[in-house]
Amino acid sequence: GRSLRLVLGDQLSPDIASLKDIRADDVVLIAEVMAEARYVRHHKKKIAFLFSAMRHFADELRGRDLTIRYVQLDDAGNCGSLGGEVERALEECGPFDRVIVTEAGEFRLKQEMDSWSGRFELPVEIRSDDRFICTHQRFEDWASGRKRLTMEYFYREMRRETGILMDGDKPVGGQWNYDHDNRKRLPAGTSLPGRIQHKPDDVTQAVLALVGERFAEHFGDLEPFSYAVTREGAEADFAFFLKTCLPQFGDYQDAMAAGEAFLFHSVISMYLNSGLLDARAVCEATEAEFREGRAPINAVEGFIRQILGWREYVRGLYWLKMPDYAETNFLEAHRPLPDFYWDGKTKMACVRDVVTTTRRHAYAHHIQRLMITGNFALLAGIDPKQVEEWYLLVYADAYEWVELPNTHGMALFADGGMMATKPYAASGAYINRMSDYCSQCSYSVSKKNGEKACPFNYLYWNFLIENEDRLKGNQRLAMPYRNLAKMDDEKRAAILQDSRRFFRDIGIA
Ligand code: FAD
Ligand code: DLZ
Ligand code: SF4
Repeated sequence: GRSLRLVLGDQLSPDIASLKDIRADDVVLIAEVMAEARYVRHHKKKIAFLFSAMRHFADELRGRDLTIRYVQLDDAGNCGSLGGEVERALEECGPFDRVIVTEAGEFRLKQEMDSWSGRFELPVEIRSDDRFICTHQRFEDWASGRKRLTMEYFYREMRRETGILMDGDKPVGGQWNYDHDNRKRLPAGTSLPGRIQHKPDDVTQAVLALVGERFAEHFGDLEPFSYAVTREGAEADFAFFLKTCLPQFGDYQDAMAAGEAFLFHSVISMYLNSGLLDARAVCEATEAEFREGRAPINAVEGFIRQILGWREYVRGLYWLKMPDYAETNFLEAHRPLPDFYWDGKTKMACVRDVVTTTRRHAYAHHIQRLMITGNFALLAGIDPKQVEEWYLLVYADAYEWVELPNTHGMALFADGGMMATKPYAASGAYINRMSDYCSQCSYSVSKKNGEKACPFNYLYWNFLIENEDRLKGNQRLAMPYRNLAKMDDEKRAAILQDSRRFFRDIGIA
């Protein structure tokens, strides 16, 4: 019989599981709903990107002669939630024998979907999301019986199973990992690639007007808006990356530069996560650049590792550990998120730059997320829930399956070391080594204590002191704890005093 097929805003792939074996008399439902736009107050640009991409995707499907029921946010009768819109479609377009969906990317929505069959008194078929390379079962099998879930070993299995970057059973180039080549500072004066500016078409302009009006109080700049909102546009961005950025991606993967949002990064996460680009195809096209001699192995391997390795790994971990994963707070961090995460008003040049970039583009690259805003939140002992909500709403690529392990596990060590073997805690010296921020900062990165000292310096030691009981046993922190033990009382008192003053000054004491 007939089926109602729901496609979510991050399922904009023509081959998505829920559209397979579709019949001419089936109906595809795509709905803009307040519940999804407001469960956190997403960045305006994130909502605009997604609504425009959803509308363009519906047009793409209409071109395939499918029957589409597209509900716009402001349509009369929009009941504001996905479940409500399914119910309304069942009534208004029925009769249907069943509802078909692809599993949701977030636990909260998965739970809701699990209740739909009872609610609608109709079979609800929830299909696996086969856009991911590693299935839930495969990840569980890999994880079972392991003490440590080390990404590196998972990644090697993915390489072997997909044959990506393999010569028979050997890794291409003879090594699995070229990370030691990928930690260069960006030399002053390096010319950086521009980016394609996609001009908003009529569809995007209508969405921009809607978002400007209905989400005015949400974080972030709505305009200028120049991201791609179609598959072709996203493919053009990716092709641009391969040609212009990939060869240097590896070298400067961990570099940061003030005022430069994108460096040599691909800026495709929002396209991958919403379905405009396909992870397998992206990895294969990247490998071809190496095979054809257009990009070096450290760049190609480093890039593929992010997608075939990290992206698949965090998704596996999320579904393996949820819902308990989100509830741990290993370091018992309870301070509130400082206001400058929203308004950028801080004297710390590095943090100010990342917040500014984030507000402008709904984007920041990985090292900014991990080593600036993430590292600060770790050192300052900010409540994981508040940090996670921030990351989930400020980035155009953010969905809980990928945001949570990265924030909770990698940046905040709130899982006690499931993802990382030690906290990514760093003082100002690291930031100074990898960026040009410190030369423009009113704090001094070489000063350890006092009003002028870089806050990352004393907060780093304060962090080790506050967490001594919890972290001292960690082998990988043996060295800093030895140094802490050697510290005289006066120095220790100065660290505590500077930290206390700083927390008071930024309103989180
Ligand atoms: P590139 O540097 O060009 O990398 C290529 C691709 O690899 C990315 O598009 C992405 O799909 C994938 N990738 C890279 N690093 C990771 C990673 N650690 N985990 C998963 N995939 C990765 N990424 C998201 O997609 N959504 C998030 O909500 C998100 N939240 C994060 C929160 C924190 C605290 C941290 C430290 C990282 C987070 N990341 C998240 C990972 C990473 O920062 C982004 O994927 C990356 O910055 C996106 O930019 P890009 O496309 O230019 O990436
Ligand atoms: C993020 C988002 C937003 C802002 N709006 C919608 C929407 O109106 N309709 C929709 O189907 N999906 C939206 N999404 C994406 C969903 O939040 C996403 O599918 C879930 O978080 C599960 O990954
Ligand atoms: Fe950031 Fe400290 Fe450098 Fe200022 S001195 S930019 S606060 S690391």
